[in-house]
Amino acid sequence: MPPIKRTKFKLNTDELLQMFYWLKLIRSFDERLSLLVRQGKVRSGVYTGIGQEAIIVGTCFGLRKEDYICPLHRDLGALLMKGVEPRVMMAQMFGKATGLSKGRDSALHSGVPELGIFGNTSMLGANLPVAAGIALTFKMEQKDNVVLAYFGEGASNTGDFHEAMNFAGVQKLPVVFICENNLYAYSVPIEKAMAIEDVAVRAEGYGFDGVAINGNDVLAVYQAMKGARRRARAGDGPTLIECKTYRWHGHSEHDKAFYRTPEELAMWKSRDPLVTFTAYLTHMSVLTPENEQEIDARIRNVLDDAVRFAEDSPDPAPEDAVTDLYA
Ligand SMILES: Cc1ncc(C[n+]2csc(CCOP(=O)(O)OP(=O)(O)O)c2C)c(N)n1
Repeated sequence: MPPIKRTKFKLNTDELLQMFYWLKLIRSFDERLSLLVRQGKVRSGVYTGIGQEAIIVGTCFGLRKEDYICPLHRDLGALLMKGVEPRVMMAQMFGKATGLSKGRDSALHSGVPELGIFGNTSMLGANLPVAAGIALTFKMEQKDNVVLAYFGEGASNTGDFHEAMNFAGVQKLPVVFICENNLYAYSVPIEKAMAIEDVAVRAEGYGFDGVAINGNDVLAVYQAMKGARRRARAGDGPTLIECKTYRWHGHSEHDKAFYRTPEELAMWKSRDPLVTFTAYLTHMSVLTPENEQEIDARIRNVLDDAVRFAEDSPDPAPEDAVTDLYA
């Protein structure tokens, strides 16, 4: 492979290819799940992030194990990047005994403390004060870890969002607030829920910086995240990164999304984060037909293995229903 000239943001060839792998794995995982839903094999609710993957890859790339993520219902890919094995994630979606929560809940609420993953809450925005709380712990323990707090633009209209931002601003906490602005909160378009265009401007009211970026450009997300992470680790407080994006599927797999037009969807599909990154990497001679084929084969194997594992795994045993209880 010829040496690449200059990559953006000092990423080397291996790192760029790793980013490409994650982007494609997360896309493929969601697409496979969507198919499996139609085959009646998935017990969990499925809220795909298809079209939004650049946000997850750009923000999670290069995180430490000790850093914490507080993901949103659409952020299954963040769990994978933080270290959950794809086969365990798939078993979770199938509600099997080998899944993260051993079949006790839908996919969305499982935390893995040893991997730095907070289990998502059902109440929109309720993960954000928790994220600030985890960041406060890091600050009190004088550890330079960061917390990534994900939310949709819909959640940014809840009280919890504002309380978390205020507390994080006052305390200068090492938290990065990541808004996945996909323009709809279920069927509600953003203009019917907010009187402003950019969620990012809300940060100013709480004393820290907010920036609105192209959430479909993985390198732009990575760059914004890198600066925010550096400031958080240095004790300079939070940042709000608003990533403009679009979800290709409905709110969940049962939602046909009749509230938006085919033209709008087509326009956003033309900004596919995977296609644009593929074009960039090809142009930079990082991606070749050979290594792309190798990555595709690797992803196929990972997913086939994950589905096989989930299908072959046992259901939770009834007598285990009362084990692992907190109280
Ligand atoms: C406080 C609260 N209100 C309503 C709901 C029901 N609900 C679940 S997801 C969702 C839409 C969320 O939109 P957004 O925050 O923009 O995230 P997105 O799903 O678009 O990624 C709604 C209304 C909820 N879970 N919690």
